[in-house]
Amino acid sequence: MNKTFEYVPPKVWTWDRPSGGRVANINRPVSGPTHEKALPVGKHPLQLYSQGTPNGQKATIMLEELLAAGHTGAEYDAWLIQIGEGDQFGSGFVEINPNSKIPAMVDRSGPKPVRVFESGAILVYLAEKFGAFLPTTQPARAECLAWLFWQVGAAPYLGGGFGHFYKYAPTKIEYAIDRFAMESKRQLDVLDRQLANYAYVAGDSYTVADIAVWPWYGGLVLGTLYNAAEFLSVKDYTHVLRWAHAIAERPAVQRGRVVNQTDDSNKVLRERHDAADFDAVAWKERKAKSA
Ligand SMILES: N[C@@H](CCC(=O)N[C@@H](CS)C(=O)NCC(=O)O)C(=O)O
Repeated sequence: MNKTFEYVPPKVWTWDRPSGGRVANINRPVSGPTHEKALPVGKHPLQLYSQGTPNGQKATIMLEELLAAGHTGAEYDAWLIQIGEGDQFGSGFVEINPNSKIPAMVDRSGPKPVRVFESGAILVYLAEKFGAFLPTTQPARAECLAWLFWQVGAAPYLGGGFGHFYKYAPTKIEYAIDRFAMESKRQLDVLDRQLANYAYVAGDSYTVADIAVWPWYGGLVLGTLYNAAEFLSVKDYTHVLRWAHAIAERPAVQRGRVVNQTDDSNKVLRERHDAADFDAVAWKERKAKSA
């Protein structure tokens, strides 16, 4: 067991070598565009620019839930922004998200386009626009927003911390994995205690809090995120598991989670421009099963 490190930080940090690992080519210590590239615009009122990571899934699950609930104004085009290729640094994307992270959305339904970035802000914007999945009276609204902000604050520990050091970092660093495994398990325990008392994250109804939390913690306990279910002993979080399975059954969640995915499985829809696009995914799945 080696808990000592030889690296001694210099007086001033400089960016003079790639950090290594899977995200090395997209990490930069500066913001702003690296190249000129306009964003495409489709036929629907809402234009989403994203990739099917957990943060991206929050937006597409919300849009699919709105459509499933009959809000036809939530029709959307979902364009793929490949973050591994640096698409988030194109000039058009930076115009709608100066922070260069997916997801980002433009609402073109009004006289002037409205840009919205940050997944939590997108969920609240859509919830308010359509009057859905966010309680309008207190204390339910405060509780829902508290859990939504909890998730947005918790994600960097799970993703940037645990996921990064457990799965993506070029070397396995025990100190870093210990620190973030501990925090991820603590967060799972927070959720487990809440879900022991309530059907959903913010109480008795399905809200944007569930839509935000599920792609992260649902993915973790269902084993689809970081392949860490055994490592984190997720079987111990029985209430989170019960909730995660129930949300996974929702047809809108099943649709939203495949949008803007880029892996090689059959359950991917690189871009979504029409409800019928999902038929192609189902068709590919059927074909794969019969092969
Ligand atoms: N706080 C942001 C975080 C978004 C985020 O971290 N997005 C990642 C993908 S999950 C990304 O775009 N990374 C590209 C990069 O860092 O250059 C949100 O919730 O929307």
